[in-house]
Amino acid sequence: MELYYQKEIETASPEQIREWQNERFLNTLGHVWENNKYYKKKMLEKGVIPEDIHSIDDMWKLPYLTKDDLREAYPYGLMSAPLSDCVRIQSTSGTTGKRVVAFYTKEDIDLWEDCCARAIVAAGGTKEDVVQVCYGYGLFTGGNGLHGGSHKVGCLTLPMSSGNTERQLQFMVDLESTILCCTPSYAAYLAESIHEKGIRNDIKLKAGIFGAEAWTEEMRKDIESRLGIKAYDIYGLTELSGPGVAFECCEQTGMHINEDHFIVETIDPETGKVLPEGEKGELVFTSITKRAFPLLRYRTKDIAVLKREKCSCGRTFVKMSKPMGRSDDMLIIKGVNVFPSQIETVLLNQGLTSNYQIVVDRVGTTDSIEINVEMTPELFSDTINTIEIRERQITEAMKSMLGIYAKVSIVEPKSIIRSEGKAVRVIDKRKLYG
Ligand code: DLL
Repeated sequence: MELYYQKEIETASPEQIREWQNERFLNTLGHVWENNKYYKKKMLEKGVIPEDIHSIDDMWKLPYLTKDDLREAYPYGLMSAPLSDCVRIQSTSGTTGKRVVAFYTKEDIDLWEDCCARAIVAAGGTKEDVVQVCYGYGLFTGGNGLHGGSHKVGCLTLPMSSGNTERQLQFMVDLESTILCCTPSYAAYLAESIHEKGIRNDIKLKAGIFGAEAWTEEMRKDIESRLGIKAYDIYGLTELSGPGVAFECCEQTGMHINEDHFIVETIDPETGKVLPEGEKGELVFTSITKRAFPLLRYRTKDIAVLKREKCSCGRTFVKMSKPMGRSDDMLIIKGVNVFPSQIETVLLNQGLTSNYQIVVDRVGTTDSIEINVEMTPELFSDTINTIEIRERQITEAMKSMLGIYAKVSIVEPKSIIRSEGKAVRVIDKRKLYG
């Protein structure tokens, strides 16, 4: 069995990795300075110019980028290559309705797919495998990323996209899929359906590559035992390319970060101070091989710990733990990123007030989201029928903002408990971070 997709890179010495990083970082910095007015302005505001940066040791001098910057620069402001060099965009939800848009040149896609191919090979994938990709295709990066990686490894690729469980199971059985790529919650749902249908013995799966949302070790064990597979974690975000920023190997003790493409730092989310490797903090990534949309010091808001130890798989890239939470209020529901601010925008646009509460739960393996919003004095005098019509209208508006169904209920005035401090907008009953 192949152990690595790019052995010389994945097992390179720490000195070699550092050399690559230094060279590529300085290159990317020059490229961004020359071509990206937005980041150049940020650097000048911080009083730093490329001449102040001699190696990655000086990286701390550079300003951070956040999702707010992406929003401010939307849609083209953070590009570092001409549009004519770009061949693709991918996108995900942003903080207040403006989506995050990431751009790729042909080469950017090629390197991104390499990262996904590494993940597939690390999960035991070879050209003999049948890879069933049930991450969403389209603007979401999950489907396209793993699809490209699967092609690179030479696997037979089933571009299923998400949903339509009947069809997923039929292909899984008929085409004898061996590797499943989807969110962990969908994997758990598929496992449940397989058992209900009594087709467990017809399934040939051996591995799963699951990510895009938080999942616990307990959930891993559960999926592994119900499907008879090894379940591997994969991490990434649209801003940095998509899945494959980091991936798990056979040791299953954290995800190797593709350090030839990304430099990782951990910082204190409150103060922004860089923390020593090994301390829990917010992950900050610098992409060092991208042309169209390289981000320098991008704050992910994901909290994790880095571990640089010898790994039995032979890979030398640093490992990140499973994300242990987020330093902002982003929720991931059914694999979709949802910000409370998006919900608030819809409610206010629909003439309601900010007296609302969001309740997130997981029933079985399926996430649910309910939004309770207090009625306004005008609505109070309306009939039940009119209120139901309003609820349906808001549900529709919510669906088009969030991309997922959220049950909206208009509740009695003053029924949502007022807080003396920060309003408790979100009640998340799921236990996602173990
Ligand atoms: O979720 C990319 C992806 C697709 C990763 C498929 C893995 C598999 P976004 O939609 O931009 O991109 O969401 C990124 O999702 O900042 C994390 O908070 C969360 N996330 C991604 N992977 C994991 C994971 C894709 N393995 C945001 N565990 C990130 C926990 C994850 N959270």
